[in-house]
Amino acid sequence: NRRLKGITKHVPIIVGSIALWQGKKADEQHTHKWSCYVRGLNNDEDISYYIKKVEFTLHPSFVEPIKTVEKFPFEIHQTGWGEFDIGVKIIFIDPAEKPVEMTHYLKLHPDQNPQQNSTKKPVVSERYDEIVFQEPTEYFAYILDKG
Ligand code: SLL
Repeated sequence: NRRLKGITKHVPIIVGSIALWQGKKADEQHTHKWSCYVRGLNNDEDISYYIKKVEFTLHPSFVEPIKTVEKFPFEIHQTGWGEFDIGVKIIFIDPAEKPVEMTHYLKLHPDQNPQQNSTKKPVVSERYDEIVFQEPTEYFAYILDKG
């Protein structure tokens, strides 16, 4: 499984969250429903051809803070009350590739008028990123090209 000298592969990725306020009657521990995800540029693109699993690490106030998603779509659905940094670790199909780790800030409140929470307008926070594979193995480069 030799590495391809001098070859670099770039794969675009989006890491984001979407949150919705549950209204005044919601339990104070569960004021928001939210989800956090890792996806391709195209919303419904199945990226499991090169991603094996994604590990989301939540705030320690969650009973089970580590959520591992082993198949597409790589997303979690939760309820909560506060914003925090979510740890996102992406593990690839090729064990020769080191996992990529990043953080995503879970945003629950809109920028303008944070008091003006709405149960209809979700708060979305997304970041476009690019995973760079340097000198991937022949096998992995083939998988990435094939899509
Ligand atoms: C804050 N630094 O103080 C942040 C921490 C933690 C949010 C926010 C737990 C929900 C659950 C939850 O939402 N924690 O236990 O189900 O604002």
